[in-house]
Amino acid sequence: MSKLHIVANRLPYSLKKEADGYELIESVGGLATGMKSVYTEYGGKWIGWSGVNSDELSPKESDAIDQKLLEKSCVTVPLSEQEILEYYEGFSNKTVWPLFHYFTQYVDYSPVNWETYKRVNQRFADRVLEVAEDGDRVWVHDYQLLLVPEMIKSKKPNVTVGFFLHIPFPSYEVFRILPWRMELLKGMLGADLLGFHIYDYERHFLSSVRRLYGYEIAFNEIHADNRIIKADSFPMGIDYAKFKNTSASVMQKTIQERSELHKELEKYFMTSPDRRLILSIDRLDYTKGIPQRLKAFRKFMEKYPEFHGKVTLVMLAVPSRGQVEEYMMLKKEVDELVGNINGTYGNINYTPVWYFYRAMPFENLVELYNMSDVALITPLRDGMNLVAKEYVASRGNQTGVIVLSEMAGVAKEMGEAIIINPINEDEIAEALHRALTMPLDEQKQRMGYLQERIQRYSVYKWAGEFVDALENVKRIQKEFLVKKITNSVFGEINKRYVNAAKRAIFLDYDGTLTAFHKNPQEATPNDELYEILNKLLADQKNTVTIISGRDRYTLEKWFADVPINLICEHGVWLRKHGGEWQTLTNVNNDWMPVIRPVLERFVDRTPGSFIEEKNYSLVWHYRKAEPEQSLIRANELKDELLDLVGNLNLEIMEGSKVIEVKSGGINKGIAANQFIHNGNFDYLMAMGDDWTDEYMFKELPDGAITIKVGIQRTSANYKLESVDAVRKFLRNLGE
Ligand code: ADQ
Repeated sequence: MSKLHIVANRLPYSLKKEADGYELIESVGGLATGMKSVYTEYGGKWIGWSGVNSDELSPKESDAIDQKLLEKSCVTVPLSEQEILEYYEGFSNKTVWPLFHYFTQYVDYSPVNWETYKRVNQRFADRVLEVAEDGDRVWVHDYQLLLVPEMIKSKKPNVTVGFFLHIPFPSYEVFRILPWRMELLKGMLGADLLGFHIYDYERHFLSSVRRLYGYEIAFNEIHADNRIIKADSFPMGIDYAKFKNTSASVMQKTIQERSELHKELEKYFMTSPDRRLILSIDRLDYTKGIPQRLKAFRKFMEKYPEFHGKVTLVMLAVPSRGQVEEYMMLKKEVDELVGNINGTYGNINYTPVWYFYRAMPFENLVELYNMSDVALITPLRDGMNLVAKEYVASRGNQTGVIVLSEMAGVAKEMGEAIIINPINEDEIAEALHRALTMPLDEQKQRMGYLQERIQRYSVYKWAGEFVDALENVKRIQKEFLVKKITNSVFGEINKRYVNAAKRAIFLDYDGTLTAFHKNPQEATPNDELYEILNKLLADQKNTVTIISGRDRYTLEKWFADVPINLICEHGVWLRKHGGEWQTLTNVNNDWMPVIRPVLERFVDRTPGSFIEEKNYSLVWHYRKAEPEQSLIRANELKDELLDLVGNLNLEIMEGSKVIEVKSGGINKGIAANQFIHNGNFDYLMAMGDDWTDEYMFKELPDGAITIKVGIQRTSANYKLESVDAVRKFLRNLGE
């Protein structure tokens, strides 16, 4: 079986120095948990830095550590203190991090750090190249390793590389500022699949690729010099069960067993029944909007004096990057704001802000999630924000309200939260008031929906979907190269053509003979096309049929002067040249239990979409979902349905913002087969560009020459890349 390796800046273990050497401590973070399940399942290695500078270790110590980690299938990348300073704290955290979070004023453009970043990325890639074999998959994580995908791909093109960016990808206007933008993109484009938390980041990335590299992009596929690279969004989840179960168990403990924090919290609530807790948790980072949050809380206190003495903001900030100047300034600002609020509104019995500047043990974290009435999460920019999801998972009784910044990736999945602009103090103050006065029924209803969704798309599901998508893109790449019509393949097809006595040729219209037009009625045939068709028709051995989803009136009009056969509306109507229009029908619906779960999965991943069930069809509606993302999803859905529809005798119809799956009986395949029945053809050929043409590709008898236009998955035997290629192919037939 092909292995799957993980590459990340850090290994999923940290090292603790003991008298007799170093001890391994397992990381409990969400990513470590999710990834561990992946690389162990697929027998791969985890490649990363151990967290200890290589110059602090003697060769003996270093060997012992490597050995210990190797037993856990971890491969270390040694990094010196200087390298950490320049690659990690420098280029990663002082250049990429601020730029990608739109803090351009903090970006450090140090060429020295850039050189080290390249060198260290190369070292990571070299370690990967030592362990990865042809056919293996490698999943690279995050902004510290943007160059690694290309460094692997250029040496081992047969390794499938996935990359996931955990932070936002900025708009092109911001990304272009970076002097090394071309190199960074090139590095990322070494991957076969690029994952982002949300569609906006994916869209920004594709736009930078288009502008800086000029590659053609069809939906979310990049056609780069003979390779197909796919970008997609995978909103990262959490280990839901872990938070849910811990939350239930800490609340069941007896008073004696409870943590000090738990007891303190209970004391707080006991003093008065209308006391409320607002919770705020993050790393102390300028992207998290902590000062703005404190100011908004101050505004709330100012506006609503009736809450004085009753509401407390518990603010946890995990120390982070403390040596960097911007972080030191931030800490000072936060300290002062907390002091100011507590000085203004506090008294001996009441502290409005409880501020903890430290990491908390997991159990305490969950206690806080469990016991806080409101989660106040207001980053200025945040790739995803897992705290919001952890809060949801810990709410055993389904109460609690989230006040959430629209700038966090997670906001896309949490329509039930109160969404705010993190700079707007008045809006946040109002949102807090609304959250604190929200009726319990409403809280439970909103939380219920959130829990259902967040539980379903856990970190395991997320990782699984990424791995599946990686497999999928590998297959697409292989298939395209195998099926492409090269000169020698054309020679064989043409030889059969020349030797045949009676040929049936089926040609789809839009996307095959003519390029798409914004207005479908403007996609009229031009002189070149008429000329090509007339030349084919002039050969007495040819029976040529246009087979299209279009209505019969349009095709009748366009081809009035051409002696050609027409099949319209996906096979509903059929007219042989010189004859009358005919039609056919037939229905059943025992296929629904098979198709419904597929549609449900798309509902999960496309917020705002839903399923409608009719007597003989299931419809996926996406009008209310994000427009650009849903188009991509619609395409994927059709792609996925392809395999199922053939076997179940179904058809897929695309309407305005809907995809409808209905009982078969009518499709291009059936129509084409009916057409050739008793025709004694010894040469069958079908060309088409979309999913409706797949019916022909699948159902025409063996030996038919089936040609897909475009790079997507297909059951056709051959592929051509564009309408121009189709026209050239048809013109050269018989030459
Ligand atoms: P982060 O910026 O670190 O991650 P986030 O996603 O919120 O942000 O994760 C923070 C984690 O730290 C949470 O799991 C939380 O429980 C934990 N944590 C926070 N405060 C803590 C405390 N005081 N004590 C102990 N633990 C604490 C980056 C991106 C995010 C993206 C993640 C995952 O910036 O946008 O969601 O990666 O891709």
